[in-house]
Parts: sequence; structure tokens; C-alpha cells
Amino acid sequence: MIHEKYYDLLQEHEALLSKPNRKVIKGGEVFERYENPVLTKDHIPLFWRFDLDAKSNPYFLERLGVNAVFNPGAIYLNNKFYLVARVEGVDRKSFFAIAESPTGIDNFQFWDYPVILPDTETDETNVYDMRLVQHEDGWIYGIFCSESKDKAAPLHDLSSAIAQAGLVRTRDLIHWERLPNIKTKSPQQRNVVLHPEYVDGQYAFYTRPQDGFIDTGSGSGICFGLCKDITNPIIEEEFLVNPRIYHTIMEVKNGLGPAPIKTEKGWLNLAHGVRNTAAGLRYVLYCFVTDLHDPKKVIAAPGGYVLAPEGIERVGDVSNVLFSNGWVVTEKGDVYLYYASSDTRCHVATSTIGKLLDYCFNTPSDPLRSADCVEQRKALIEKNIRLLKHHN
Ligand code: M1P
Repeated sequence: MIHEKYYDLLQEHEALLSKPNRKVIKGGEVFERYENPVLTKDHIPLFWRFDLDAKSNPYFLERLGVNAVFNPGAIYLNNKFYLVARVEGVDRKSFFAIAESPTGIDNFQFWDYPVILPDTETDETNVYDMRLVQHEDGWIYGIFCSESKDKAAPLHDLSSAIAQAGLVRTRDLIHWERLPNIKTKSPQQRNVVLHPEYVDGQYAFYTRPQDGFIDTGSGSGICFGLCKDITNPIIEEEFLVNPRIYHTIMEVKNGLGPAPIKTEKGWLNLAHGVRNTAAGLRYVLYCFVTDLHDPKKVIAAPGGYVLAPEGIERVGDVSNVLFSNGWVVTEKGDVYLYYASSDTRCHVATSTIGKLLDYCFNTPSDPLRSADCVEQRKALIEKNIRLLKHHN
């Protein structure tokens, strides 16, 4: 028999899932935020967490709890919005689960089962942060972090890990074919992203080489490399595209977010930048544009961040973090950015291709020194004062 408490919780759950989301109108922003997160741990179906049977679960306790739902990859197919979220159980292991919505801003519902990834990497302990990329070869690829224990670490060290890029492909988001993990010369990789088109007749990847599990070490930023055979993915050479720079929002590390969006003016990119503070690392999101014919070449780089943690977003399991590995663009040029706050919950923010290109090409770049920043701002003030005088 189903426990009677199930029906009370089900009502609350359905109310949460059908709650309309509203845009927060402020003005002047590149991305407009929304009132409610689109996915949280409370969106996880009750039958993934509870044993509904009154006999085997007399107190109606959660048997398999969920700690957080974050860092979703995203894809827009046949007028529907799909997120492949990172679901982290209370046991700290993450897995992937697909939620779909007809609007892209609310009503996200998880499918009945999480993604069943082929279990081919025997040392793999944890998987997370999948980027979904519709490649021109006809497949939808999922590139994610495949993490295993660092066997070379001293016996007492149970934290050191090795991060590699896992690779799967699908045509329907249901059946997944696992390909070998991507090989590069770097000891560790995270935030690896597939470029949606062939480059020089080859598959092209954005990488983020790193020496250690947390520190990038000599890894100096977002790189780019080619791979001849996706079924044997080896990237021989990585070229630096977007370096880390002293005293910027990406001084400590950076990493590409979702795959870039093709526009008439270039490839639109979103990335996260990390700086250190007395209160720990701070993750923000920033944009840049690369050349249509040479995606390694940055052609526009607005200074600073486009989105930084605000309000409730600032608090969570890893506070002061915004992270994104999913965005989609509709036929009308509307952009839906999915981002997570503080490794805890998922949000949506919207913009348009037109607005994002204007932002990227017309926002001054970071002059890297306070004195030059003052000059930059003085020029804006002078221009506006002239205009205001003229207008009055
Ligand atoms: O905790 C913040 C983020 O840290 C990692 O990102 P990066 O490798 O750039 O530091 C990832 O583990 C990511 O999942 C996480 O959100």
C-alpha cells in the first residue's frame, strides 16, 4: 500500500513544478534573471527518493536523498528545452538526469529515470558537468568530467583525484554510446567542450589543461585542439585561446562554459572566470567572441563579468560561485542561459543574440590597470556630459 503521506508531498511537489516563473525587470542588464530557480533538489521526483510502500517505509523517510541539482548542460530540440543536470546524491556522488520544459523558464520535469551512462571506465568514481553539443556530423555529444582517485597520492590523502574528459553520444538523449575518454598531453582536464562544427576537417575541442585536481598550475587558460577521430579522441596539440591574467576576474582559472553559438559576427562564447579572495574562490561568468573562420582567435572581449553571484545565489555548498555549461538559442535569436549558483541549484537568464553581440563588441575591454580604467571611465563621463549639455 502507498504511504498516505505521499499524497500530501505529491501535491506540494506538483505545485512547485507548475509554478510560473517571472522575469525580474531591472534594466541595463545583458541577461535578465528570473524569480525562481528552474531546478533544485526539490524538483527531483518523489519516487527517486522515497520508498512509497507504507510497509517497508512506515515513517515515510527519504531513502535515497538528493543534496543538490546544478551545472546543467542544455539543448533545444523540436521546440522543447532539455537540461542534463548534475544531480548530487547525499552520498556526494553525481549523476546525470534529463529534465524538459515547454517554455525554457519554468515547468521543468525530470524524466522517469536518470541517464544510464555506459559504465566502461572502471576507475571512474564520479561524473559531472555535461556539455551537450549538436555536432554537424549528426550526433549529439555529451562531454563531461570523469573523475577517479589519484592512485599515486600518499596513503593518507583521500582527496587527490584525477579529472579527465568523458565522451558520450546519442541521437535521442535516451540511448548513449560511450567513447573512450579524451586524451591530451595535460595530466588533468576539466571543462572540455566540443566545437559544433568541423575545423580543418577535424573535430575541435576547447580544453582547460591543469596540473592538479583543483589548481591549474601551469595550465594557462582555455585552449583549443583538433582531433582526427572522435572514436579514438586524442588531442595532440593545445593552443591557448583565452589566457588567465593577473588581477582580472580570471586570475586563478577559467574554463569554457557551453559550446559557442554561431552568429553572423563570430562565435559567441561564455566562460567562467575564477579569482581568489580572503573568503575563498569567486566564480563569475564572462563572454568573448572568436573569429568565424578561426575559432582560436578572440575578436571581441568585453571587460569584466557579465553575471556574478547575487542575493541567494551567493550561498550554497560552494558559496560565491556562478557556473554555466548550458545555453540554447531559439529560431528567433532568443538566448536561454542556464547557470548554477554556489553548486546548489539551477537558474535561467535570457538575452538575445543582438544584445549579446552589442555587449561583446561595444563594451570596452579590460585595460588591466587602475589608471587606465579611470581614463576609460573619464572618456565615458565626458561624452555623456557633452550630450547632456547639448540636450538641455
Ligand atoms: O565549485 C565550483 C566549480 O568547480 C569546478 O570548476 P573548475 O574546474 O573551473 O574549478 C567544477 O568542479 C565545477 O563543477 C564546480 O561548479
